[in-house]
Amino acid sequence: MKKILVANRGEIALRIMRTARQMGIQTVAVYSEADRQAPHVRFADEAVLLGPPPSAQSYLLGDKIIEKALELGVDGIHPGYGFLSENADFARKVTAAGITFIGPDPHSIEMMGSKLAAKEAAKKFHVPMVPGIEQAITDVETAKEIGRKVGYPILIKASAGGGGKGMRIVEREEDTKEQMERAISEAISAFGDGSVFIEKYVTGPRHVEVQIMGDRHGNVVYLFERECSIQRRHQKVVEEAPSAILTPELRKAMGEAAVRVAKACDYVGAGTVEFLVDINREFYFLEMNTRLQVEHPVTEMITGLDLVEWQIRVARGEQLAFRQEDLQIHGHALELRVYAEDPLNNFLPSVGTLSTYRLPEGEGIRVDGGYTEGMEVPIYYDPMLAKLVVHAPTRTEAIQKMKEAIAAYEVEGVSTTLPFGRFVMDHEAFITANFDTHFVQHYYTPEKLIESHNPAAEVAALLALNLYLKEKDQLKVAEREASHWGRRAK
Ligand code: MV4
Repeated sequence: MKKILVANRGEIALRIMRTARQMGIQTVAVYSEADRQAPHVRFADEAVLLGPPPSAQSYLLGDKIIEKALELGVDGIHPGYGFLSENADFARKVTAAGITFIGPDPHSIEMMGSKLAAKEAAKKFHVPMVPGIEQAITDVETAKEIGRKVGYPILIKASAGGGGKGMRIVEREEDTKEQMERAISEAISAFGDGSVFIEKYVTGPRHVEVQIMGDRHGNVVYLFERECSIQRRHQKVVEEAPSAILTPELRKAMGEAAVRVAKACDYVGAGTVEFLVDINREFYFLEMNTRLQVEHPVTEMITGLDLVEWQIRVARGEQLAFRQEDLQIHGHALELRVYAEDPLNNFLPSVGTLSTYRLPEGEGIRVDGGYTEGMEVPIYYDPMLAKLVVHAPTRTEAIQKMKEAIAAYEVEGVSTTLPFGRFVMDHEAFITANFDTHFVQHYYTPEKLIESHNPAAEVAALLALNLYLKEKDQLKVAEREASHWGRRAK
């Protein structure tokens, strides 16, 4: 592979191109009119304009991307995450054009894209599943029967959904009809597919996902787990590896279950198997994401592997150079997603210009970003500025390092989730690893954020320090003047 086109933008496009360059591979960026000056465009060896800012007229134009790739003699396309990354048709067209798709085969993407097909495949491989059914249902009476069998509350999920889209909780049997009708009509309008299924609703679960990697020679390994329970409205904000609640036995059981899911769909490359872990530490398969995930750096930190490098190597037909028994967890990693959002105003996107933008640096600190000082945050795309990642020998030290990194991260011009990150790092429930997916609902309010970090107190402290330094200078002068009188008592 000599030339890779990255069909993406921002931090992930940059991150992929950095590894490609290290491997001696040429890079091609694609960009929209909003991204003409973006770092991923400047970094690439070549760049092609796709069209106007909206994704549908730029980053989602699969045919145009393939056409440009062919013109430029590209031999591999990496889709990153989002956009075309889990589009089986795109993967198929890339391959048909004689270009290597750096990702799994289209049939794996398709199978895991259908939550029902995924559950059916996983069930055959004895992967634990939430009680419920693995068939599409339309009949309210059948739904009620399942509800009675597994116990309420139940969750109606859209087969074509995922990531929390198209889910409805049913608390009591008498609400089943209404919620089911809603779920079906939402699924039809959102996905063009009204298939829904039912699971028992697991209360207070943790979201733990397992990173897997497979090659074209039948090898699949798990690269341990990421704890992703700190999220708001299905948007993850803090992730960590390893999870503080897994025992070595549970880690092995979940890892092996994830490998079976991968084998169930002939998976090749980097993938993630999502599980729920309940209060009794029982785990259940949820879905599989057939892409490189946003939070992959925490796995890289604890394994020492470059996941993009292995995606590329596997795509060009190499065997994995490590077996399961070669892999070990080193230390603890945390990631904070730094969004241009206002945590004091319901996390609404905060657009504007980054008038000040300085990144923390230091050992064990990694920032995957796509912004520099003076840039504007475009309204057209995901408002993530960067991922702040830290790595330390222990979880406690990682939390400390994250707090220092947050303090050293300077942003002016837009609001960010940095103060929210500090709130999490300071929270008793996070420190003791005693939290679930409801952390934000349970513990977070803007008032608490202000309380936990009173800017007025900080200003007062700074003023006091300033005054002290000035006085110290005056004291020094006074001391010097007084010195010929002999030593003074301090
Ligand atoms: C669940 C659940 C409870 N019980 N399924 C949300 C995302 C999608 N991948 C599946 N999700 C859930 N499925 C059962 N049977 C709770 C969630 C859920 C959740 C899962 C992971 C991370 C955050 C979440 C937030 C709310 C609900």
